[in-house]
Amino acid sequence: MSEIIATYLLKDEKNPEKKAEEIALGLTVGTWTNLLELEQRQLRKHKGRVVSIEGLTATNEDQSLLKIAYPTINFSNDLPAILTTVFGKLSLDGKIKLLDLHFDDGLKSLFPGPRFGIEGLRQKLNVYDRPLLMSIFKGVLGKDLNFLSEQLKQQALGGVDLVKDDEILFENELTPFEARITAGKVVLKEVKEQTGHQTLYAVNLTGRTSQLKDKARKATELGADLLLFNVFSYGLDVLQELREDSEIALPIMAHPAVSGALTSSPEFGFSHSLLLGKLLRYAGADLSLFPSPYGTVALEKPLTLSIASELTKEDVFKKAFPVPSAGIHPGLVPLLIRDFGIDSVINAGGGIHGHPGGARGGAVAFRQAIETNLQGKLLIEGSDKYPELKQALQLWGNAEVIV
Ligand code: 1AE
Repeated sequence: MSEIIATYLLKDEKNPEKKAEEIALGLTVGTWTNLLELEQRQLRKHKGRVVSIEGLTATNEDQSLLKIAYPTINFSNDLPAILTTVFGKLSLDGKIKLLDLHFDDGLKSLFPGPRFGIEGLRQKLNVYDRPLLMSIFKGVLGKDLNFLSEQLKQQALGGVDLVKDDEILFENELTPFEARITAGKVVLKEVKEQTGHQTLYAVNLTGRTSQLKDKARKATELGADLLLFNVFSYGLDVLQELREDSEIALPIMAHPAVSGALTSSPEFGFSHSLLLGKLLRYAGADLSLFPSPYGTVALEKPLTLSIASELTKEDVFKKAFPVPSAGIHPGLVPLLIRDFGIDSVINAGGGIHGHPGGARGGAVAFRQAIETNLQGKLLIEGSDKYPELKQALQLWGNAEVIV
């Protein structure tokens, strides 16, 4: 019988065995021992099963790891049904956190995974031997297309591979969605002709859910490169709908906005690795942004590594790019490459635009930091040769690690 197995962290529960049985029954057939023999036989295939209960004694708190299996015949083939089964009303019922979901091969085959993944994006950019570099439009609210175009140009001239919209740039009169795509293409074509460097632009797909597919199809028609999508403001199933639409067929960059409300508590919600790693990848994100261990909005290092591992480990799905972000500057490049390897994206907003040489200088400094680190040198050595890197290290400092 096909099952999905959920792993939960349960806290402050005096009788985890009883709680586990209550969950296994409560989220499936309701009651069991009071049922007549015939009814038990009829309902057996729907009944949840306690797989294991493990007490965690490392801390003083009452903590247990529960594994509970739910028959897949109980739900339809979609994430809303799965999540409602394994963590619907249970998410409101005491100190319980959903750490992981194990999908068997049959269940996995119902999900698309990334359309392009790491390999597909590398092919689009023809960059294979280093982490990608991404920058973020900043200060664009209330600004017009000329401002955006100039910012895009400076970032691209500096050598970034990807530029993403700020996630808070929504539909607006000054820089409408379609015009951003069209203007962005003109700028990036000019830069490519001038320098030979290819930069791709991720446009923020926003608006009412009912309008998203049409907007995304239009973006494809206009030749957009990627979509940025605030997945957790909408829902994972909306991401999957976009991924599965063959008329959209664009790489999708998942922004973590709102996800902190679902992941940050050690006692409630989802684990980071499940939400920002496994489920985003299964539903079709090609890139997943999350706070790095080092910047302004930081996440504990083991949590960031667990996200990256879910995005990149061997599976039936294509690998998705980990994008450790927030408060990143060139001096952090050695730590990021050490932790996330070259199959990652180094992403910065303030760390690019805040450079004394502007966005162009900031992007150049990042590329110099990446090159220096991959040559096995300290950044400080690189800064002898590279003035932009030197300026960045003077401004933000550096964390020296050689891979
Ligand atoms: C975790 C998301 C980071 C993000 O979207 C963003 O805009 C970062 O900006 P900076 O690099 O912190 O300025």
